Amino acid sequence: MQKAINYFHVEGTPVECKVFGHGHINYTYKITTDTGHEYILQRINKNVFKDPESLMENVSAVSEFLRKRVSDPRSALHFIPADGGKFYHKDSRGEYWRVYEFVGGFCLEAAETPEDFYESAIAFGHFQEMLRDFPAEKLHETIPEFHNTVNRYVLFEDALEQDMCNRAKSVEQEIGFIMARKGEAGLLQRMREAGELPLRVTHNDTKLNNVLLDSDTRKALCVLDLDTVMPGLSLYDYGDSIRFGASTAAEDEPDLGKVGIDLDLYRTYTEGYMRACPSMTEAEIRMLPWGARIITLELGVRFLTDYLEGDQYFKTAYPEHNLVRARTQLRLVADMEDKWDEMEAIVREVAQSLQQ
Ligand code: ADP
Ligand code: GN1
Ligand code: MG
Repeated sequence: MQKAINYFHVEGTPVECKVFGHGHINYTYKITTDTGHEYILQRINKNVFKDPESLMENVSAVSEFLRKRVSDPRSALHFIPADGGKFYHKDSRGEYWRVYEFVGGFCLEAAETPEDFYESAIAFGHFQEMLRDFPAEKLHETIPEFHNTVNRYVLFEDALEQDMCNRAKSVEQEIGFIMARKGEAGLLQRMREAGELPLRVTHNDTKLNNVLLDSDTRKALCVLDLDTVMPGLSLYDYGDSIRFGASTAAEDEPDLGKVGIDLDLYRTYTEGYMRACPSMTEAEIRMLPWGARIITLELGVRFLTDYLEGDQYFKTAYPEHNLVRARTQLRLVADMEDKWDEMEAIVREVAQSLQQ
């Protein structure tokens, strides 16, 4: 049992503590008490989130805001206070812990049916729509320049120059692929700076496993993992879901022959997201395929950067894990390029069908 749970005002006495979920960043446990109550206990990753207290201010402000807007109380995270009234506990080693209610739902690593994926689109689209009027100035930037793709290239080129693990030589092909796309990587950012795309309050980590589905109805229940809610582009939220959920293979599939974009799932997600987020502008809608393509490229760059730097950021299960992940992302980008006309046509068709 993790001792930290004792500092939170939970119902009953904790009797079970299990490592839980497949997040790449935090340390997540599921706690059960003798009254049958279930909670999530998390240790915040301080290597990634340098200022956990500001992070918890963001997460509690956003959850509070959402709680007033959802019809089902299970649809907004419910954090449990610790001794002292704060929503975190700092232990003697300086580690930060938090606890929230585990509601009767489940998360998927891959959609079992297109309906599951559609539901995740509804969850994230609705999340975006609800945060339309969230006061962005209240938010701390929990990871500065998180989805600044141009800056991700700067960090990548730094890692390449330093080549601290002597790995660059073995990934020349991947480096070539990334560098050939440096110009287009900044496309959405340039549009944002030119005022052509709105800056919104976005989730910034919209993987399928960051959505909870209802165990009984399999409908979208709650958006999880609010650590990266910050001002950003809705296109990246949409794109990150496509990258993870509309791929024909897992994010770390070693057999690249299996990796590609499933256009049926692409259409499914696009329909759900556009339906749930009607405030999207014409420019946002037109650029949706670019959101998918650029965020996938960005993550390929991030995984490869971490590989070059000796795997310091993402949790890995084996030595080449980040390289495998980088390769799947780059393969997915290549497949999107091949299917580009179809992706653009799908977005146009969905937009038209929703206008009717
Ligand atoms: P990380 O930043 O490490 O991804 P998350 O907050 O996303 O941390 O939690 C990790 C995983 O734990 C999620 O992807 C999800 O599968 C699972 N999880 C977290 N909270 C819940 C919950 N309330 N109910 C069910 N599963 C959860
Ligand atoms: C991380 O925390 P998790 O596992 O939901 C990462 C995302 C990546 C994702 C790739 C804070 O997400 O940006 O897209 O891994 N989160 C952070 O799987 O860096
Ligand atoms: Mg997560």
